[in-house]
Amino acid sequence: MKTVYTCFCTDVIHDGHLNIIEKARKKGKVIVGCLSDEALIRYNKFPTISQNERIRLYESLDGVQEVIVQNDMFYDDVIEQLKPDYVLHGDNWKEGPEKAIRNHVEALVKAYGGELIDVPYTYNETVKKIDLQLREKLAMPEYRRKRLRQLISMTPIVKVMEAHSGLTGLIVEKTVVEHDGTLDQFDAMWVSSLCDSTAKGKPDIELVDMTSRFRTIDDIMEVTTKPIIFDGDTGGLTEHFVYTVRSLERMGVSAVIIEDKKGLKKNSLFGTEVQQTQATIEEFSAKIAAGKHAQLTDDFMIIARIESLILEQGMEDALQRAKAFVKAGADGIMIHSRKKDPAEIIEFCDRFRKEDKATPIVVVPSSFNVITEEELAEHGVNIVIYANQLTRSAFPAMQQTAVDILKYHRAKEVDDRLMPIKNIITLIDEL
Ligand code: SPV
Ligand code: MG
Repeated sequence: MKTVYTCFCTDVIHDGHLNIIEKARKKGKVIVGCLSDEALIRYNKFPTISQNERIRLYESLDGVQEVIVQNDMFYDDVIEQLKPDYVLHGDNWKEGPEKAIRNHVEALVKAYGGELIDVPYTYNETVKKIDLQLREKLAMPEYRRKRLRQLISMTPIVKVMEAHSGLTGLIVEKTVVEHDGTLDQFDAMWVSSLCDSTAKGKPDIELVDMTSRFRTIDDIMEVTTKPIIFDGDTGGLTEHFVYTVRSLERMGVSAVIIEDKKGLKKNSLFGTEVQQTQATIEEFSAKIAAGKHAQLTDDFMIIARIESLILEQGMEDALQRAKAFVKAGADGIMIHSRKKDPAEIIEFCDRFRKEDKATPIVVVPSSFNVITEEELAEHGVNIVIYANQLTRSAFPAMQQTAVDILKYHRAKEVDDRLMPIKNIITLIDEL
């Protein structure tokens, strides 16, 4: 009997999947692959049910004889193991970043005389509705909020990109790239105080008030599903911070990061060039403890950001604070540096990890940008935040366009580097 393989990465079975199974069972024994969580989050939508639940769901389908876990999004592991006579997949993977996977699988099966069959994709009203319902489910506060903790346990390093508007949120939500034989995408969004303030033409000194910052979060949440880490600056007065925690939690934000400064906060990348005051260990520990006390769900995270390296207070001070803040209840530690060389960040992570194997470490490699995600993960980092790169890429492009239109008294000269009108009017999906 011939063997037929198809890989599923869905939480809900619809007509399209049933059609593939129907076609497959006519050709032989049907084996369904369940794409592992780790591969799924880089490739497709975040799962709303666990890997085991997906396996059970696929096993319950009529005509499916066996379900196996597929760990490699490019199929190498299962093809090597099964050498199926046929591999079936919806023909929607002939376009977009998934095309690379399709071409790779085609070459793999051809090599031993197997056959890849592209089944015409079923896209009816029911399928469309199921897709939308799944998206909506992921956008709901109770799903979105817990997703950061889930990601930390699912992937070696959680990749976070800055967003400060609906549009930048959409870029983080939808950008998927195929590169070096793998697909990749961002896991979460960082609502940076620097970029949120800059987008409003204001300095990053806690001037943009919380109501306005929440408005930004809401704009992003309206059009995305990925989890949000909020830059809470100093957290403000402890008496105010407890309300902020409640509001963020209720909105479905996953984490707030607060920094151990007090008084007039300036951006960390100024370092000691401006007057900035660090809170004492006792003061900041009390703020963290009050925030944890106010929190109602187990999902939300309060992450303590240590400014000792920024303010040149030394490694020992940074490590002592990290220990104290974890003791006060912090769910994670962010260590910041404005040096180009990542050495001090690496030293902190290695020494912190020696004593504390579990507490998540967060870094923001704006200055020490030579270090890769893989290297950071090797030193125990769990979350990497690209804190301002979208803003910094958009601003020079917009400024140059403004300069050139003024120079040439028309827009023709800049047109080549602009997005075509057709693309901008179709950029945003309509319901
Ligand atoms: C931000 O993005 O606002 C941050 C990170 O707080 S940094 O600008 O590096 O201080
Ligand atoms: Mg900030």
